[in-house]
Amino acid sequence: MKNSSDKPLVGILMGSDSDWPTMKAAAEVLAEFGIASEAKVISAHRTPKDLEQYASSATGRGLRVIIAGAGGAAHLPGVTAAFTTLPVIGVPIESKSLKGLDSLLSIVQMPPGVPVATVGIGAAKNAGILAAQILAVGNERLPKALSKFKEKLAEDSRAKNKAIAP
Ligand code: RP5
Repeated sequence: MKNSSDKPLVGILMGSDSDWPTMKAAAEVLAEFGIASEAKVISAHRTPKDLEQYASSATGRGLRVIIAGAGGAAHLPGVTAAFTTLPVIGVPIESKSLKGLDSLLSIVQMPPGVPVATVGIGAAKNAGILAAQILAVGNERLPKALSKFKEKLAEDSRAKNKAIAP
């Protein structure tokens, strides 16, 4: 969803640049849907004041959804959600020591009143698609683009029958 000035509608946050190889899938799928996004490294632990500034000013700057990916003691999505009323989608990054189970549980177990919509470990593409679906509410173009995307998924799935045909 490009607006006239191409101002980003989705903010993609990550705790470190080491998260980018995972998180770039969100930016890529948003671009496929024609949705402008911005990506930033901001850490809940290393740069907490920057996070407060970013999240509390997000609505005023025109963002409509925030995707936040972090690994380990992954507080970034939850703290972001504390500072904004925008929907926040959390992406658990696969960690070396615990394979992302630590990230998943840190992100998904939010206390009542401060939700974070959590996708699977490493599932940044799904976070981007979910952001597009949120933006599609009340939008004319995006529901059609999302339907087309689902039709392609179905075609690809049916085509798999050919590969296993005896
Ligand atoms: C988290 O710590 C980041 O989200 C990242 O997944 C993890 C490791 O960070 P680096 O040591 O690579 O900077 O805050």
